[in-house]
Amino acid sequence: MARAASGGARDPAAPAPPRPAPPRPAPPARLGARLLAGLRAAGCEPRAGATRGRDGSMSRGPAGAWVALGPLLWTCGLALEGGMLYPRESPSRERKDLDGLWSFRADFSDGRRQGFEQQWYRAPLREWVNGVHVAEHEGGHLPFEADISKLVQSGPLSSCRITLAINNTLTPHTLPPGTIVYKTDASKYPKGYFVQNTYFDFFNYAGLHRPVLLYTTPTTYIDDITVTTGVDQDTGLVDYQIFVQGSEHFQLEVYLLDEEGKVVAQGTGSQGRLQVPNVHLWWPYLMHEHPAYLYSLEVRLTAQMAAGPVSDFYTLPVGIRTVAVTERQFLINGKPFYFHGVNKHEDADIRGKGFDWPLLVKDFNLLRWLGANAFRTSHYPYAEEVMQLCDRYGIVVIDESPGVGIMLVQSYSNVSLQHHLEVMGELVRRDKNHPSVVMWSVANEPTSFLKPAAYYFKTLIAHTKALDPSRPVTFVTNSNYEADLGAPYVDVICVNSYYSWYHDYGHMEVIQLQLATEFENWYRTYQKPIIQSEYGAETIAGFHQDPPLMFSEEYQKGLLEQYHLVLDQKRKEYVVGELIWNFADFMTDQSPQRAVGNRKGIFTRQRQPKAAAFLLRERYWKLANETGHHRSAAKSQCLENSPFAL
Ligand code: BDP
Repeated sequence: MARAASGGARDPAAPAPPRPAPPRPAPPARLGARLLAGLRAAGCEPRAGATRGRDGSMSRGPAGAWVALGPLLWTCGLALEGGMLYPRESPSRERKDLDGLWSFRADFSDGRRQGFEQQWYRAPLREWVNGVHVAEHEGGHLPFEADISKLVQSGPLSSCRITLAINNTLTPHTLPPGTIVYKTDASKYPKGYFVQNTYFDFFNYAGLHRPVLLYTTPTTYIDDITVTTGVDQDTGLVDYQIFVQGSEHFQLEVYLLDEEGKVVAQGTGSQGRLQVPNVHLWWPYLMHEHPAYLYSLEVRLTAQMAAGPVSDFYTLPVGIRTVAVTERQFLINGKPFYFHGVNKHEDADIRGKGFDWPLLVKDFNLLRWLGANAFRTSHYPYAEEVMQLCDRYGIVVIDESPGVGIMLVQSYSNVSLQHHLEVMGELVRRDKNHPSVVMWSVANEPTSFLKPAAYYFKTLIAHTKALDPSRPVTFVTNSNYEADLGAPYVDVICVNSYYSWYHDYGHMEVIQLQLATEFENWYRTYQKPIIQSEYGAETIAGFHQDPPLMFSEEYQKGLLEQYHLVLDQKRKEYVVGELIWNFADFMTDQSPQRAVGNRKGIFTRQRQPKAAAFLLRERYWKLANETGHHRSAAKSQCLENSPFAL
């Protein structure tokens, strides 16, 4: 990997010299096709078969070249090659969105079962450009990319064909895991009948859910940037590390600009520390009068190539903030932070899981209306554009991997663990620079009481911390505090519970006792801060019952109120957050427990409020005024009037 040695940062006391005008960039010479996640390795009706490339070339790749995991492998053997900077336009880069309707082709040929018979689902997702196989990737939700410069044709009449074969089958070793079950009772099922079983509660949509992008860089280019931030009194510290590809002979200049575009610090070389006097910290929404302050880190590369000088430019938004965890508190910028927010899903009608800007803006407006300051990306990494909005709006994120539904003993095997370690590597590589991301969650509700869970979570959490020592790590549990074998390794205990919903139906009077006892047990055992990471009740919008009965709006409200009574006591001690399940109703598999999807939303699937949304809104604004560190904020119906409107 090419890297320049010098790392000098400018004396922060000296005035920032004016930036020289960007040198004229050499014409872009490298084309990268980036398939930004959404290639969800989950969910289509398996009988439709995997989508084939038009060239019909979906040959089976080598079976997973995985090796048994040595105890130290995660620290040395799993380094990901290359960066995963979000493709942005700059004077040296072009970007083209390939969104739209692709030519989808399901396989209806006689041999369409071949893929299952030969277990193609053991092979990763594949991509071809003009018939040449260029990349393969295992797992959905996270981006992958390939350099296709040599493959694209030039000239006005030439076209370029990009083919993707997406294999949506889930096995015990994919994330999320699943199983293919053949039903062999000939009196009940036709010959060869099988189903895809999953162990999670959201609809397993197939296909491409996020943008496919084509972008260019010069031949020598900025491949990756890692930024970590700190604070010393009122000076902000920005440590940067830059990776360059394509040449070993280059110069790097780095400028940090404030929101007015003024250079506040600068440096040279591949790594260094920038010091920002009178820093504007990145604060969460409602925790400060000017939340979500973002600087811009402008990186300029120049390299001397045989054909002449080459320049590359990349600008990264940077929020300066610190995160820390004590025995009882979660600290952002040294101040206690209380998560009052939601769990989400990437889900809406019409679009299913597909990325949709208007929906995203609507959701963020609702979050701000609600006074929510945080969410968890339950139960998989969300689109990069979502994370960018969190940075901009000050919405704090618990960034979760697709480790949901880890139930079977096989899903704790070395093969599964190895894959999970790689996925965490990809997630950290993608999201490491987002100030909004304050904690990683490696899994949701695994069977963490099973014996192999201890080694699995110890390894996974240690690996994640080694990848990113700057953030705490957790997983979300619903196991008993005495039985949970993963909890010793987390920084924050995240507990889901459904009192008076999945048991003690209708008996809201037992919630306070059960919840308080649970918190006390966890805290006594671990002395770590606790987040109520899920709680809620299924509610059909418009169902009303007095006295409150299950599924009515009154029951949902009543149940939440019982939780809040306990949360209000325990947040004075060691509970550091509450995230409702769920922000909005969402689609699931069909089952007798689900009336057209999961109805635990406080908004409907169409984003209309249920009574519980108003209850939570009252609560979250009250919490913001109690726990924020600013003058009291008046909540308003209309965002334009809000002191925090952007
Ligand atoms: C929790 C799961 C979540 C489900 C929820 C529910 O983490 O994915 O949707 O239960 O049952 O256990 O509504």
